[in-house]
Amino acid sequence: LVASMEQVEETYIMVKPDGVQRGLVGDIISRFEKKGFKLTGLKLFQCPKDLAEEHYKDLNSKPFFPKLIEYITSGPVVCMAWEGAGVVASARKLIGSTDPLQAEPGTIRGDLAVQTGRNVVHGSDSPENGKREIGLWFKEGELCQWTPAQAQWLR
Ligand code: FUP
Repeated sequence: LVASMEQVEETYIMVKPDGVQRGLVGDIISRFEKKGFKLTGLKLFQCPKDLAEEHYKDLNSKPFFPKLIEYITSGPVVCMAWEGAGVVASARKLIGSTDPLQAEPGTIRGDLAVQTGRNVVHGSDSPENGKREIGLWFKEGELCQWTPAQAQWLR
């Protein structure tokens, strides 16, 4: 049971407005489900500007920051919390490189996107940011702790 040797972590995954508009929500959720991670939070949400700015605060000096905020707030997003052994790094692999043209085929961005500024999905870059971002995007009562019936096959 190699996975059980990894630390159980949580990560914040978000289908960005382009992913919702293009009808990619089911495909994106499906990839994390099929991998074997556990969904602990899920909602469709219109992100207010102040939350977008807080989420991306490390990038607020970048020239693309205003466009990034405009993009993330341009329509509803799908907010997700996923839990599992090594889920933070594994989700980043499933998502692929920030620039979709550099992302490997088989990854979400590699399969479904072409532009960095329209790269369909977000995933936390560290366990600390996973916790921080889940705390930003979800209220306590919106998260569920549960045990999947098939857990013995997946961890
Ligand atoms: P990632 O962790 O892959 O989402 O990438 P970053 O945290 O570096 O960037 C966050 C978001 O900023 C990207 F998803 C898209 C946007 N971005 C740009 O629009 N232009 C850039 O040059 C870099 C990032």
